[in-house]
Amino acid sequence: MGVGKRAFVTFLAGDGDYVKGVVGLAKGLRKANTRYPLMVAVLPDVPDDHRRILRSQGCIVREIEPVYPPENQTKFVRAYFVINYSKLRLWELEEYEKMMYLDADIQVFDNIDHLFDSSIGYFYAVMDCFCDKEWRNSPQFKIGYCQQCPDKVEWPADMGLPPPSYFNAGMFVFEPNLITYSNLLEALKVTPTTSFAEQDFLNMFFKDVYKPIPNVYNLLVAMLWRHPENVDVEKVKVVHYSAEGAKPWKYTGEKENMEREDIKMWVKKWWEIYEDESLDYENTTENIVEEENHCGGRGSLSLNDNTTMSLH
Ligand SMILES: [Mn+2]
Repeated sequence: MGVGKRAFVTFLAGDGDYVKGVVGLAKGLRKANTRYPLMVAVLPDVPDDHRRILRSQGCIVREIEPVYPPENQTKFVRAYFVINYSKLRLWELEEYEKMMYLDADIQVFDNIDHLFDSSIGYFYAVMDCFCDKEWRNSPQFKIGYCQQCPDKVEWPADMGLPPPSYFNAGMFVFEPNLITYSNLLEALKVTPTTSFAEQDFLNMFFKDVYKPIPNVYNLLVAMLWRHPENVDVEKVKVVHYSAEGAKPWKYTGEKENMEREDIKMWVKKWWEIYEDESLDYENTTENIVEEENHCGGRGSLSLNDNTTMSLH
């Protein structure tokens, strides 16, 4: 057990361009001066040259085996959701006491290390929004209810209790633990899959220990037009380019809402980090070595993969 050990972790599958998202994320975390490394949990189908790129950006690359949901007829909202069940492997990483999961289509614009200091025993994440048409099959969408504005359309009494708070699983703080891990896999075997795949599953599994955190820690870009009154743009620390057409590395501005000025601004900010060579790991490493020599060596500042992110 890694007492006190902490890391960010993201997830990558396949040989597509999501690797750019991870590189951007690694550089964004470095810019925010985080003290913790970024691990990339990769499925076996991530090619070697992508793994090399990630290592060259200071990431810890960890291969994980895929986890598959039980077979059934459910159509996921997006077909690739099926591989997301592999995220359950993250609970196996018991050498870490605490981890913060971030999707590869997330960028971190401000230091969020303090989230690692939250009390143990809980699952921390930001509440999702039900207004998008992807939710059209949910009872929430059908009656126009959203937990982001629960007073606008109230939950009808004849539908029983309102559904419990539901988080977006693109960002969460959790504690790896082998007992939790095996409970997760056992529960998965007997849980029918639903349209939001592992996100629905994690919501069900952790509903009693879920603690909502402010949306500045995972701003779903759709919040900008769905619930602008709930967004404080000045305070945003983490942006989740979750809407269709919003991935910065393939942004064209053509999809719905993508012509918005605020979207253009956030996409531009992502590119500024991605293209900033001073944030490349090799450049920041050189600086550290120089500094160390200059100071006559400050003891055991090893440049192994667990400490690198902290040394910007
Ligand atoms: Mn995402």
